[in-house]
Amino acid sequence: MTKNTHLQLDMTTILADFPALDQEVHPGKRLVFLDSAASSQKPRQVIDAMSAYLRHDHANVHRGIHTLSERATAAYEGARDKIRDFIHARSRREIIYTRNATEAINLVAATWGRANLGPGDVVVLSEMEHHSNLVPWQMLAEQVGCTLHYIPVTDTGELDLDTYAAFLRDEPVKLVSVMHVSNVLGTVNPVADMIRQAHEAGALFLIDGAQSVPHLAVDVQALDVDFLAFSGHKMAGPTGIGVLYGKRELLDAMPPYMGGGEMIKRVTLDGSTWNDLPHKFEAGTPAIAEAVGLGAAVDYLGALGMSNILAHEQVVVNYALDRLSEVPGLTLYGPSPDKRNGVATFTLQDMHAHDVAQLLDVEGVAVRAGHHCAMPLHQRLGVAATARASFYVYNTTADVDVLVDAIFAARKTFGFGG
Ligand code: C6P
Repeated sequence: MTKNTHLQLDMTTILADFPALDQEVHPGKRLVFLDSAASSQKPRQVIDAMSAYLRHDHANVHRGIHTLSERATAAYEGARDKIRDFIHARSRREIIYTRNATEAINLVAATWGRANLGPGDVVVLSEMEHHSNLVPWQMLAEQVGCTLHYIPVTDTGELDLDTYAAFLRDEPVKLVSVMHVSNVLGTVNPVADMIRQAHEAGALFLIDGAQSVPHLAVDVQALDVDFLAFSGHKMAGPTGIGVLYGKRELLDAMPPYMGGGEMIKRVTLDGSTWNDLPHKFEAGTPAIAEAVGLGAAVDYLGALGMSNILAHEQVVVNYALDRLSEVPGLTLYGPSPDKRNGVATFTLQDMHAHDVAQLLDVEGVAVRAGHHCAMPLHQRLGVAATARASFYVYNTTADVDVLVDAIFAARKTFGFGG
């Protein structure tokens, strides 16, 4: 048994939980999946929970007064309770199901943003953001005339916090919306301090938690964050389900996002009134099986323990950073190991990142290549594209060894020597 004693995780059991990992992608080439920042694999506990729901309990929720509808509603709402506990929200009403982190951020921009921002108001973002936390605000700025300011990224791959403080001091900032963990640099941003500073300046704070909630304990009450967005599919859950957490008083005051069934209290031909939270923001038939799957994912991660998951990943990522720095001609991006988690992003001499990824795939190693939906950050780094190995609870240092061997093989193919 591969017991990682200092890490408290039984890797044999964990690896057996993820059926997709047990395959060869080419003859003799075992899959080494290093693309979990794009989307993680799913444990059988999640697959089984969704399958059981679909086989036995499916009906529409909140509508029928029959047994299956009651079961489906209990499963759907039960998952919401699990998610509330997972991020330590005060109330289940603060957990809004969305399709993904992208939709959660768009919801805030379109509803809170349109209701509260206008010319002269400032939204602070950062240069390292994913497009999902840039484009919705750019669209909003065009509509309402607010101004966007971007916290620069330093040469060490961190946020320039002096500029952040200056924005809060000198500008009428209404909202700060920043990622917790960078999907490219792995930087763990000091959101607790940043939130405190924003609140002192009278601004609200949204965390893009797409790359943090899957990997480390995020406690919305301890952080006192106003909004948190994340996706189920990056945290062992299915695609098609994500979450917007919002403080209840903020969500209560916000207008709805989409109109339709479920989100109304009363409809007449003259107008409508809105349902209570969380339903006000969940128009139409929701992703029920997917919510059940996310509930099972939260159970799975919770049973392993988020602090154990983080500790395990830090060992694997640090080992990856060490080993990758041995490769001649390889440039690593991002801050020092104590300030990062989750990913190792690199370029290899003048090889295009897509060629690197393709050659790694030949060896069974799955990495992502491109701009990772962070084009402004790549402009800041001065590269068009990077290759990224990203890690999750099921990766081991042995996976890193396969990655490094595959990179040496790729160098050879390109004539750079062994
Ligand atoms: N990043 C990556 O490979 P969605 O697509 O809504 O589930 O997640 C969007 C998103 C938002 N913020 C951050 C920090 C993210 O990393 C992502 C998704 C993936 O890096 C897919 S582009």
